[in-house]
Amino acid sequence: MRDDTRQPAGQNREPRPAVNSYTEWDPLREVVVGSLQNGAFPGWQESMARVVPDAAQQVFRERGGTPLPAGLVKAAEEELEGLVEVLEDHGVTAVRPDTVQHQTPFGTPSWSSAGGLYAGMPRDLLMVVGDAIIEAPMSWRSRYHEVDAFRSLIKSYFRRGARWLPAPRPQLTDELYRTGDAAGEWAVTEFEPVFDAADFLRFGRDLVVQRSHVTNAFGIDWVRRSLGPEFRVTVVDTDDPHAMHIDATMAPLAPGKLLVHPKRYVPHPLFDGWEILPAPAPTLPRDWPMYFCSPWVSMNVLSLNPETVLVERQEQPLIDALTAWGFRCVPVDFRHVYTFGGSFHCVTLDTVRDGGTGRYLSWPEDR
Ligand code: DAV
Repeated sequence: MRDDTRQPAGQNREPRPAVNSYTEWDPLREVVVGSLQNGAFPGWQESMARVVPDAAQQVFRERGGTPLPAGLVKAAEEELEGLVEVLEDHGVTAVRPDTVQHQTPFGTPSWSSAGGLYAGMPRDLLMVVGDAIIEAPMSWRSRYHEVDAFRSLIKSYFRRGARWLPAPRPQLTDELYRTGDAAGEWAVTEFEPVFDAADFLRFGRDLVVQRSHVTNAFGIDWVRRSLGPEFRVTVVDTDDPHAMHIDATMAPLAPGKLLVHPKRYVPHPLFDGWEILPAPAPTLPRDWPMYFCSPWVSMNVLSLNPETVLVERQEQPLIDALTAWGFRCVPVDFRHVYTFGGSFHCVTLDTVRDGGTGRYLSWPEDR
């Protein structure tokens, strides 16, 4: 007997999933772009000393919870709007977080923070793995409520079928932090699971992660076990005493093509057979204000697809190197966003890319 519930050929195509992203390079369809509105200087914690540029540390000590400088924010916001336009010109849907207040002090029974930070860097906070959105348990106390600006979006994705995986709420009590100059040791202990999502990179069935001053082994174990056996999570060494976020150390741009920081990248057998391109030095002037990160966010590019990357307009040596490597570079002004801690990869969260769980890295059975 004929099965009448079956749809005629051509009409049984699955609707596009609300969230679907397995790699850093598959063709991009939808992306969250952060916002610096109402942002505040973060309250100071000793554990931040390992990662925050020296010049900014005194600013955070003195001005935690107060508004980020209006003129610099305005210039950066204009660049973020410019990014949204470029994405839309390329057929990518860009969505934005809610505008919330980050300048209000808050606390728990154990500690208080002079304020929040911003909704500028969704990459730090959220990770999409396939159809799931993971909320990271971030270790800076100032970032405790950062997810609030993204909750409308997350709820909407959930209602449309995405999975929603918030990590256990961290306590962020003093036991989590190692203070003083314990050289070679991470700023966070193994008291509880913590990680920033930006310490992970996605390669289909593989996730690659670095230990850092915000990501501990407990946090990595939480991700590994929550994702289950379908995914392999590998910790790679990086040579970065200030490690916080892997995306200015390694940037996979296509299967077999890895852009790397010339000093921080440590070769790993996972990348056997991959072409490795050391990024040229950034072009940012020395006196450019940088509150959160180094000028190497120049290599924090965003792939529109395996042939096309967004690159900061003034990073000509990088544009030349990528072009010679076979990529089409779309130049976008973004130096004012650098000031607040990241570039195109940091300020975005790709919620929809074509493609699925491919296998791109070396597995023991391949060798
Ligand atoms: O070079 O300071 C920046 C990482 C941004 N998420 C650096 C690392």
